Amino acid sequence: MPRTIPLTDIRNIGIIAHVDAGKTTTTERILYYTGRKHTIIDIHDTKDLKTSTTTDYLEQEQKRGITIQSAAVSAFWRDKKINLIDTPGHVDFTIEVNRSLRVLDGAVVVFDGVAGVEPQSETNWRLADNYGVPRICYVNKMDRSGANFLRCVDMIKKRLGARPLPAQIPIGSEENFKGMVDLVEMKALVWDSDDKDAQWQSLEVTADLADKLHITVPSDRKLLADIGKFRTELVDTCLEQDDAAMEAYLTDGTVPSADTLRQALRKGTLNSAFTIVLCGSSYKNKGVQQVLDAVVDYLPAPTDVASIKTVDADGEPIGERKCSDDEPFSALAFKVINDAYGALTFIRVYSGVLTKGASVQNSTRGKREKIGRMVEMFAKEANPVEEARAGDIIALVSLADTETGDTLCDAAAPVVLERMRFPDPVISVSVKSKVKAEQEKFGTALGKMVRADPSLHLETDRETGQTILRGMGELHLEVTLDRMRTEFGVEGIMGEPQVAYRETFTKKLTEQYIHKKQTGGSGQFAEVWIVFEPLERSAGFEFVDETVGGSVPREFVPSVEKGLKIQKEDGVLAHYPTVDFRATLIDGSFHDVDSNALTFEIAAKACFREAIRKAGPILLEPVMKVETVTPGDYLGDVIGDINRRRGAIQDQLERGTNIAVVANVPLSEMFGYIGQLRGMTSGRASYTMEFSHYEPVPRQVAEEVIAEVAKAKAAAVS
Ligand SMILES: Nc1nc2c(ncn2[C@@H]2O[C@H](COP(=O)(O)OP(=O)(O)OP(=O)(O)O)[C@@H](O)[C@H]2O)c(=O)[nH]1
Ligand SMILES: [Mg+2]
Repeated sequence: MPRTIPLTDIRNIGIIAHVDAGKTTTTERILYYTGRKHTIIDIHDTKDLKTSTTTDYLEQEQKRGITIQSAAVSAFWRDKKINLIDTPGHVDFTIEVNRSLRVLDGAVVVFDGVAGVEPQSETNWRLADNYGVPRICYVNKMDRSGANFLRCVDMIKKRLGARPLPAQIPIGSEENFKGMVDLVEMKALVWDSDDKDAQWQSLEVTADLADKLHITVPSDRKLLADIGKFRTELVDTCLEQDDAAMEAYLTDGTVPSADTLRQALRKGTLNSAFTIVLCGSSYKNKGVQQVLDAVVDYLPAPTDVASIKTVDADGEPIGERKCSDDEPFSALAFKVINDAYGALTFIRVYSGVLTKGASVQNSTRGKREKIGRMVEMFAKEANPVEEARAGDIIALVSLADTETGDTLCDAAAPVVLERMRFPDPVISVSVKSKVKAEQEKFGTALGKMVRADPSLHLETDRETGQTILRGMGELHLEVTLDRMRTEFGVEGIMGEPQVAYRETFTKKLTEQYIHKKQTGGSGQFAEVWIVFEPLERSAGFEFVDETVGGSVPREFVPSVEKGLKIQKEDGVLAHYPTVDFRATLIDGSFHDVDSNALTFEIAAKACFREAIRKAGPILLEPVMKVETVTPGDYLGDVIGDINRRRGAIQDQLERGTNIAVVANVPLSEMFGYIGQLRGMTSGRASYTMEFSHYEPVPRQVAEEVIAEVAKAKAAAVS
């Protein structure tokens, strides 16, 4: 089957933003205006579970009015196929943004016109930077009281360190928001109603525009009076991208045509020289078609993106694959979900063609996968397809061994594509089945949830035997359990949330350990000399082998590493994992008969236990970046409360008429914060938080934590 849509006519894009900026609302409009659906559902109408937007179809999403998992849809606009992923804004589900950005070519970043750049806009912006994803900005909610386009543009510059370039200027604001001036065409686009089917008029930009449209607010009038200035900025910035146009302009003052400007805007967007900014109100149905035009005009086709990097076993780049049907097949699995159709593995095809029935290599795991059914997903609806080509995003049904982040490829030309990076969970709870007899069913369901979400970790407490679920936040864990109820019919009980503490070394030392045992005939023997030293925060664990002359035989070195890896998970202070240190095996000895892999593993474990006791172990705790947005009246109370929570205030920012207090606060002090904050401010303040870094726990607090853990363990065991 030949290709039906040229690669240059495809746009794989994501919609990213802070919570509530209007991503899902915008997505609904996009589906409506592209003719993919005939009604628009609004977020606030879904709470009774009778209806849902296309992309927020989970019960938990409908009830809470937030997006939890990213959903893919596709639509056609001006003959281009747009594959679009609506992502969640809540920090607990950041993994969804992370993996979407990894496989998307471009993004629309949505801002709330009142709040401007919010914490998750910042986090998602950095993620897009990391993955090198070109983007356009859309300042939504221009109809809301307090909306301010220029303030938002300014925040994009200051808080994101970006170079925003307005390509539109709003006409009016708040309840008087009427449309926008398109600075490329120099036309005023004006809607005369909020109706979803209202058409816009295209008017000339004349000096009396503000009067004609009854724009009375001085700041709104000023924007229109400054149109010439904004247009000059746009033209000048475009000229930087186009030498020929620049020359024509300098020689005889030729002003570039709208087409030339669009080409330059596309070029600049693709190389991230600047980020164009649009405005609108998705809810009031203004500006969405213009966002679609911008997606087509400015965001990359798969062919515009530099080829995908291939890596070796250590993740170091070794080559690249071009995005083309003619290259051997390669794809990245970026999401696994369980639903009515069974396990669905979402892949982004980077090169070549995949046909139904093919046998491909999972090069990450060295396993073969047989390709059965292939489907194109439209939110929760699956449409069968026979093949997938470079640039496509599809889902495979019931793969055996493929997990998130794995590469699938042609076995004759194996490659491993750059892996994804996943955030580390910082909070944990014990979980168990509500019905004792269903423990096994519960365990299976839990296993499936964890497999689908790499930001969840599951472990068993070795002493208490409890099942511990680790995740990104309280909401994340709650939603996970609730989804197990609706998706697998099992109910769980959750313990109190616990902080994921860590332990670490503070001193460098060399430790020797001899494992020696004589039991009847055969004996056990292994000797290791290991240097332990602290590393900088979040360096993890490193193992180095510096033995010479076979003092520890080659084949036993991995056993030493294995022993350390197992033992470091059970720290000496309060059984938390030990992190941020290097262990260098420098010497050892063995016995021809009595030494084996196991004796070296045992020796390494014991060596670690001895060493860490002498190495001034300390407890580390996750510190969160907390941003509390409050009306000025309560500022003193909010700051006082943060101080009591061992918080360190970092910044105070203007946020519309409110003030945002930015602080670093230990996670352990943040439980129950929302209740306290609401009480203190009559429900008028809100907050968001995300993991920032690990820091040593002050001695007195550490002693309490250690005592708590000991007590809890004793209670659980007895
Ligand atoms: N006034 C106004 N409200 C809007 C606009 N766009 C969205 N909203 C409202 O803002 C709220 C959040 O909208 P969503 O579309 O769910 O936001 P989201 O970005 O998808 O949120 P998450 O997925 O939870 O991060 C809803 O109540 C919308 O009706 C807009 O243009 N103007
Ligand atoms: Mg949403």
